[in-house]
Amino acid sequence: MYQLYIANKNYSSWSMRPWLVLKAFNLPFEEILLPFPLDRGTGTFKQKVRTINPNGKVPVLIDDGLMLWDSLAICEYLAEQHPDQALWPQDIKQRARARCITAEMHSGFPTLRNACAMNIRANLDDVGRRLWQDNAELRQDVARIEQIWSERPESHRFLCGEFSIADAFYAPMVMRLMTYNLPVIESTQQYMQTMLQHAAVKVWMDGALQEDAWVNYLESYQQKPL
Ligand SMILES: N[C@@H](CCC(=O)N[C@@H](CS)C(=O)NCC(=O)O)C(=O)O
Repeated sequence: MYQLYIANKNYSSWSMRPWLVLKAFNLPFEEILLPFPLDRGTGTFKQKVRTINPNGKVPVLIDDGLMLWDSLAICEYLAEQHPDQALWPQDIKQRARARCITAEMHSGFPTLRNACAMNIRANLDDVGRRLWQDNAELRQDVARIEQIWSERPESHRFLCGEFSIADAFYAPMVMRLMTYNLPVIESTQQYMQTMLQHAAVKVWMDGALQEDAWVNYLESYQQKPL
């Protein structure tokens, strides 16, 4: 059985990607959640992760002695291990497109990532309004995401038809757009609804909502409730 090391479901956008792929395709795995420290430089997160992954980050997938430490490499490996399931789309053109948009997410959107950290349980409407007004690069990142999403083959479905690795990579963006309530076009809202209704996404979000750890350095926009 695979072992997947992840961090807090509320905050860890990189962990969410391979976790969703494993869950959505019913691949058997054991989840090992190593919570982030509550303050930078404290706790045992780094120490524990480094015992399995010298790079000190999650997600990490372990399979029969093999250790993989990058969310895209993990998903590629899973796709190769399960060729009978369409982790990447079956259609060659959609598969090529899925790889392009996944790679774009893997290496892009720095402004949106930095300004709008994933925080599923939070409601940061006011912060989102301010960021939207002040940050032109953020607006550009969102516009590019909306363009990618609007090019999906069927407006009521996933990015490349059926749910695939590409959707798992964009799921944290769905969470961010929701938390910061950024103004988006109708087609984007439809895709967000499709994703929010996906069983694996729901299970991850339920897990996030059950967490109560308050990681100070990931909560720069709000005070810890008393
Ligand atoms: N390239 C890596 C990035 C992983 C990454 O940045 N993980 C974050 C979790 S959201 C992490 O472990 N941060 C802990 C740290 O940097 O101390 C991937 O795609 O898996």
